[in-house]
Amino acid sequence: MKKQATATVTYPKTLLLGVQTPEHYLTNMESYFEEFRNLARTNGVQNPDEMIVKIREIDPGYFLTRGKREEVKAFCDENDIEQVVVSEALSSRQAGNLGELLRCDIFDRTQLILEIFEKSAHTAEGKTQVAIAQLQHKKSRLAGKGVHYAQQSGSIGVRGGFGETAKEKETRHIEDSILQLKRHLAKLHKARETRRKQRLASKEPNICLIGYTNAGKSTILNILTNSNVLAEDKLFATLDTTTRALFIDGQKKGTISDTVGFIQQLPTRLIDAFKSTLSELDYADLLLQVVDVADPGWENHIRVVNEILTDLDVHTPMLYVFNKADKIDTTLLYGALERYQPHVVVSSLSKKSIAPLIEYIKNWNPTDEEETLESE
Ligand SMILES: Nc1nc2c(ncn2[C@@H]2O[C@H](COP(=O)(O)OP(=O)(O)OP(=O)(O)O)[C@@H](O)[C@H]2O)c(=O)[nH]1
Ligand SMILES: [Mg+2]
Repeated sequence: MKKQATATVTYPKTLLLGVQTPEHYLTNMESYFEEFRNLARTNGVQNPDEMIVKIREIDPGYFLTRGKREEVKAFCDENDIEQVVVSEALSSRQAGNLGELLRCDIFDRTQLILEIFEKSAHTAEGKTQVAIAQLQHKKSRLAGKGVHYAQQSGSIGVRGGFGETAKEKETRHIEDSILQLKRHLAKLHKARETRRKQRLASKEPNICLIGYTNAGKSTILNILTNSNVLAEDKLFATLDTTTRALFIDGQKKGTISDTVGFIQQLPTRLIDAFKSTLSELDYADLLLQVVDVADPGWENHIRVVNEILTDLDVHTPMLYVFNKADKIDTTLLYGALERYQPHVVVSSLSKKSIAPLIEYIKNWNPTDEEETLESE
């Protein structure tokens, strides 16, 4: 029998460190840590150890307070941990100090999300936006005193080694690359702008699906347009905007677009990077905010999405689409759901179970809304 070559892939022994900080006073921690596990899983972290700590204040030098970092250090030493993934965003100084203390590579929330974004970007625009954000992050890590920044996921971080001049040289190189990418991005934006103008000139109404990551936006787009955009039980499966023609009962209603999912504590750099993509939302005629009502943190997710919309200065009319109603008894949520108007409750497992949404779109008339807004 022929001998088969087997490649053994070893993954660094990883600790997922969930940290509850005073900033989380409004957060549903169960949902938040589940989301953190999901982020790590989506990024390829396998069989991690897990530790959750609560801190009363954030230490400027180490992020973790003295007692907690000793606890984490003892755990890392005992379990031969090689890399620690932290649920929060750390400053470069904090990441560097913590890495030195724990003798582990440190990945923070920003890096985790950046790497997932990197894997999910498919269009030239998406890839360029992520590349810029990656370089900016790398630059900020270089700037930190005595910092060693980690390489791509799964690899062991580089230790020490940057002399001041090497560091400066590297920084300049990064700045040049960022500038080049930004120029390239500006060209891509121009092309998008032309496409958008064409669409606006055609006076075709556009509906945009927005919402928290994993809420079911792509699934709804697929069901409404009989297409097969990637929908996965993974965070940030969609990074690039997809627009499709929308027919309801054989009648063309306009176009419908799928967009990047939102997440709490989205690194500011990524919000900036995706602002242009999301600027589409202001030109849409209707937003469908898809919400996974089976997630215990659903109200917090709405808050996050609405805050980002306010930040983007988007004032488009919106329908809340409470999705995944098959997973829980929504009558228990009745009072809470009522607070969000207008809304429909659906499950996107079949065309039949999203009937309330189809009905809403069927009766929706974009010109009515414009008139109402003007008369206000
Ligand atoms: N049980 C159930 N699962 C659903 C429903 N809608 C979507 N899903 C599942 O939820 C997961 C996420 O769905 P997606 O459509 O990829 O979610 P998304 O909002 O596009 O996510 P991102 O692109 O990552 O932001 C997939 O595994 C879907 O099959 C639903 O109504 N009920
Ligand atoms: Mg999607």
